[in-house]
Amino acid sequence: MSATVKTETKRIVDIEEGRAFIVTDLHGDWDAYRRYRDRFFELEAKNQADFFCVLGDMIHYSGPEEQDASVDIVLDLIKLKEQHPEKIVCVLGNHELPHIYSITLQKGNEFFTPRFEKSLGENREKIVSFFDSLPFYLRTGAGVTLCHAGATAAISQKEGLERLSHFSHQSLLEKARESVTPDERPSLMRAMRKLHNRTYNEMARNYFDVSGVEDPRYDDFLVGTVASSSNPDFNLLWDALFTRNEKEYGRQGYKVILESMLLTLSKEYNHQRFLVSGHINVRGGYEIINNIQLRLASAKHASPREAGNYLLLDTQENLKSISDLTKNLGSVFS
Ligand SMILES: [Mn+2]
Repeated sequence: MSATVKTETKRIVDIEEGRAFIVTDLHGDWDAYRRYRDRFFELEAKNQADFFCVLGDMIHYSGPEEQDASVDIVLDLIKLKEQHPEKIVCVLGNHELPHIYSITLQKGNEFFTPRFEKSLGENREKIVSFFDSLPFYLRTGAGVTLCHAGATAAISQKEGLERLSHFSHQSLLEKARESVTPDERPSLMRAMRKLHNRTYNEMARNYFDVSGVEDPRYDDFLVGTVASSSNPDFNLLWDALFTRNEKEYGRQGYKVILESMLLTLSKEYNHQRFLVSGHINVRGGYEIINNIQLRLASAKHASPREAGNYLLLDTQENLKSISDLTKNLGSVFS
């Protein structure tokens, strides 16, 4: 079978044909990444898989720095995509997003972004522009949509789909940069100092590996903060990538949101009936939500990690129910 990826718009990519090997939330875990990548190429060589799909959160390892392979994973994916542009399909996750905007990401006491920023070094531009290029949703001929976080009400809002389809991070950042006039700049820096209780200089150095006031990236944290503060476009993206699913909307409410999002994504395309996403911890390697969503956990969000799964999806299969997908889950840890 020949494999085709057709780009309908920049941020919503349609996979018409072929078998997708899907993993999610590898979070800098090189061992998991290597096992999945190698399994994909084994299957691909046997003509059993066509695409390696990584559904976001490739980066940010929650353990010792020497075991954090976030940058290695991203560089390997970029290299593979250069070698096989049609075969490697990555989606943006909420952990990649802050590095496009030079903003921070924190969960409880865990501060995710500074280590990755420091390890970017000479690869910064290559990696950040890779993140900038990533789509948010993949629609398939099988009627299964793939994304990082799950369903959100944002996409069903008026023009939500259109705004997300043509989303440009750089135009948001450009507008913010223009709005930071020499008059405004000092007061903004003072506001950030008050907010974080540290000087702007200290934060730029420690969080974003900026060398000093002469560094061309010195204002990036400021600009990113402006771009991401009470901006309706950024809020739309944030809602899409940070949805807490049924934990946010309740199980019944989430079902309504989920069905509405799939209906919106079906506009001018095959009817999208099911959703596959990661983002949230599960017991084992997957969970079925509301008989419509398969929550996949390939490493970090699986419990235990070794219960993690990949999903092999034939994008032309006629699925009767979401449980048909569970027959196509596999493990690289056993
Ligand atoms: Mn995650």
